[in-house]
Amino acid sequence: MLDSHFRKEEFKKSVKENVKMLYRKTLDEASQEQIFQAVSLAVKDVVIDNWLLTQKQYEKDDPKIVYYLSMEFLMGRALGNNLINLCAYKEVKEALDELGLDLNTIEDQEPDPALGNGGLGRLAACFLDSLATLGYCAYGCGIRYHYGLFKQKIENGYQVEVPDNWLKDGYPFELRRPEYAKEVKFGGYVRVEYDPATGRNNFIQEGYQSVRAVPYDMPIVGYNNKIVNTLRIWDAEAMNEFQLDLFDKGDYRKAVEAENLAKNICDVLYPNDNHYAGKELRLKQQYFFISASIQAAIAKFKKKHSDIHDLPKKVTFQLNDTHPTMTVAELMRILLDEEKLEWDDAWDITTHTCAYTNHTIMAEALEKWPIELFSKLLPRVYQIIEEINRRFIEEINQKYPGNQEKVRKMAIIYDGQVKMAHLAIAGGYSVNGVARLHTEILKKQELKDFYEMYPEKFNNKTNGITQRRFMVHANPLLTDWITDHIGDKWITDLPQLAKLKVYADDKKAQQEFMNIKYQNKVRLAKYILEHNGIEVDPNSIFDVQVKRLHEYKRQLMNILHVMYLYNQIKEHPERDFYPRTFIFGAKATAGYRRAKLTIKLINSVADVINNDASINGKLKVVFIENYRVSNAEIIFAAADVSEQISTASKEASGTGNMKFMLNGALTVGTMDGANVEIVEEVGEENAFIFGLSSDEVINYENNGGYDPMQYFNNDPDIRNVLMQLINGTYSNGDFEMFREIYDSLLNTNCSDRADTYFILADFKSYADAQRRVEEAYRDEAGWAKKALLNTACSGKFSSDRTIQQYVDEIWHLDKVTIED
Ligand code: B1N
Repeated sequence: MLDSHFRKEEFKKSVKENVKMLYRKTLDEASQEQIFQAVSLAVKDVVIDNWLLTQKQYEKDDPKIVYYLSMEFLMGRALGNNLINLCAYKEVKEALDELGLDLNTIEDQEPDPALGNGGLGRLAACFLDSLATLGYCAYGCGIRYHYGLFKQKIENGYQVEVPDNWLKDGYPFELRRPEYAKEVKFGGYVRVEYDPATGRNNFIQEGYQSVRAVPYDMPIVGYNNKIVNTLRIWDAEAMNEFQLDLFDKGDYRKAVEAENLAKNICDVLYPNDNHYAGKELRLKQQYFFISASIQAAIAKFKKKHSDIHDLPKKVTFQLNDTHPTMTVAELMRILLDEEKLEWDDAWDITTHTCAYTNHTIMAEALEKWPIELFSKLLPRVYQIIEEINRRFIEEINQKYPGNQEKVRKMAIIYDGQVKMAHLAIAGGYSVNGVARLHTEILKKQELKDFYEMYPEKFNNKTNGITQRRFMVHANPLLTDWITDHIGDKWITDLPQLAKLKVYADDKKAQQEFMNIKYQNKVRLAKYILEHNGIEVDPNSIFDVQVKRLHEYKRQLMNILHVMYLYNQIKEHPERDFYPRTFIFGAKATAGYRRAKLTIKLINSVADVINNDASINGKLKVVFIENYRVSNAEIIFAAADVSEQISTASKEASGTGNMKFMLNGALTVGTMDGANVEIVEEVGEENAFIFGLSSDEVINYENNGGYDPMQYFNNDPDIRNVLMQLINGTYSNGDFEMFREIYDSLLNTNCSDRADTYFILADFKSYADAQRRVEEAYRDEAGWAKKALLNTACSGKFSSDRTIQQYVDEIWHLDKVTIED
C-alpha cells in the first residue's frame, strides 16, 4: 500500500518546504539533524491523518480499551519503524536518494528513545506495535523521563555513564496535550468527616502538595492498517493555580517544595534491571503516572458511559510488573471517594479491571515499601491499602483458620512493609508469567500460596517480539529473501515462516541464506571498526551475548570460557581452531560494582587476546559500547551464535533469544525461560543446550550441597582460568584488580554462598556445548540448514501471538478496522 501522501514528488516537496519553514535553509545548507527533523515532520503529517481516522473509528465503535501501564517503554527509534509500518520505507528511501540524501544517515540522527532498561521495557514497546497492528484499542501509559537510560562510554576498559538528554533538540514524534492535564496529590493528611446526608464518612486529603501531570502523546503506527494508537507519557509541571492559595496563606516554603517536587519527578529513569532500590523518588514516580493515567481513563470512560459498574466491560488495566500496582489502590480511591461507591462494589469493579504480569523471581527485585515512607507520601492511598489488607487477611483466616504462617507469608502489609506483588495478586483478576517454565515456577514455588488460594487467576503468556522491527527494519536483505520465497504474509503472521522449512536442504537456498548472513556480518564489522576501532573477520563465527549485565545472566561464564579457549590455543597452537569473534554488549547499573568489574574484565581479556599476534587472529573479543535498540538491530542480524546462558530458573523469559532465532542464529543456552520453548520449536539438534536444569538449581538452593571448590580442586582447566584472575595475566601484573570476582566464585566468606549462579558447576558442559558449535560450523551445509530452520521455526515468538493470547484469555478486546 502506497499512501497518496507518499507519492514521491509530493514527499520531496514537503521535505524541502519543512527545511525552509523550520530553518530558513535550502536542502544543501541544512545539517543532517535538520533534515531528520524535516523528514520526520513530513512523516508525522501522514501519521496524524491516520491518528485522527483511528480516533473517529474508536469513537464510533466504542471498543473495550486496554491500558498497558508501565514504568518503562524502550521504544527505539521511530522514524524508520513508522515508515516500515506505513509501508512507505522503500518509496521514501528512493525519494530521498533523488534529493541526494541517505535515509540511513538521516535515521541515525534520531536519538534512541531509551525510556527503559532492558527486556521489560522493550516488551512493552513490542506489545504496542502488535496491539496497533492487530487492531486493538490500546494506550501505553508511562513517564516522560527527561533523561533516558544513561549512555555508556568505555574508558580504560571501565564503564562510564553519560546522561542521555534525548529531548535536547526536540523530539518530532511527540505531541503535548495540556488540555488533558491532571492534578496529582502528595502528602498531607486525611480528614474524616461524617456526612449526614449519606450516613457515610467522607475522607478528605488536606495539606497536600499538588503536581500537574501533562501528557505527551506518541503515535503507535499499526502495520498497513491505518490504525494509529497512542503511547501517553506524563510530564510533571508545577501547579501554579493550585499553589496560589499556599502563597496567600503565606506558606511560601510549601509552595517552593511543591515546585521542587514537580521538577524532580520526571528527571530520570532509574537504571536498575531486575533490582529494587527502594528510593522515595521512585515511589513518587509510580503514584504520579498511575494517578494521572487512571484519572484520565475514568474521565474517558465517563464521557460515554453513565454506569461506573460497567467499567470492567470497557476497560482493563494491565500492570507491567508490580511497578504500577498503585493502580489497585488509586482505582479504589476514585471509586470510593469520588464515585461514592460502597467498598464491596468498588472492590468488585477493581478486581475485575486490574491484571498483573510477573517478570522475575529474583528476590532482590521484589518491591517492598516501608510503611512510614508510603503512608507519609500517600496517606489516603495507604489507608485504602490497610483496609484491603485487613479484609484479605480475613479471607485467609476463613480459608485457613488459625494458620498464622499463611498470614505471615501472604499479607499485603507485614513486618512494616507494603508488599506490592501481594497487592497486585489480591487486587486483580489475572496473574501471568512470561514463559511456560517461569509460570510453572511461580505456581510451584514463588507464589505457591497464592496459586493455592486463587488457581483460576494464574496463566502463562510466553513473551514475543515484533518482526516488523527485528526483521523487516533490522534485516532488509533477509526480509526480501523470505518474501521472494513465501510471499509477505509473514509480516503480520509469523508462523508462515514454517513454509521456509522446505528449503532447509536446498543447496541454493542455503547458500543465499548464508550469503545474507555474511553481508550482515560485514555490516556489523564495519560498525565495530567505526565505533570500537577493532577489526573483525566476517568469516569467523560471530558469537554474541548482548543483554543487561547481571550476575545471573553469566557474562562472567562466557568470558571465563574465552580465557580457557585462549589457554588452549596457546598450549596447542598446532590444533585446528575455527576462528571465532566473541561479541559482548551490556550496560551495568551504575551502582552494581561486580557487574561493572565484569565489564572491565571483558575489556581486559579483549586487550590481551586481540593484541596477541601469535594466535593469528583465531580469537577476537569485542565489547560493543552503548548497547541499545538501534545497534541491537544490526547485531541480531549478524549473529551466528546466540548466548542465552542464564542460570536455569533465573531468566523469566528472555526476548533477545527470540530476536536471534528469528535472524537465523543458533542458541547456546540453558533450559531456562523461553529457551525451553525455543528448543521445543526448532528441535534440540538445532541448538546447543547445556547445564543444570532449573529443578537441579532449585534443589541446590533449597537443600544445599553445592561446593564450587570441588571444581577448582579437581579440574586443572578451571583452576588455571581462575588463577589468571589473580595472577595479573589480564591486569598488567595487578593481583588485586579482579580479586572480587575470584572471591565471588570460591570464597564462602563472601556475603552469599560462593558461586551463587553455579558458573563452575556448568562450566565444563558449557565448554562442551561450545565444542559442538565449532564442529557444527565446520559443516557448512549442516550449519546453513540449522540456521535456516531457526528462522523457519521462530513463528511462535511473534508478539502478535502473545498479544492475541492476552486478548483471548485475559482482556477480551474488540477488534477494530478502519473503514474509509
Ligand atoms: O523482563 C523480560 C523478560 O524477558 C526477562 O527475562 C526479565 O528479566 C525482564 C525491575 C525488571 N524482569 N524484571 C525486570 C526491570 C526493571 C526493574 O526496575 C525489574 N525485567 C525483567 C520481559 O518479560
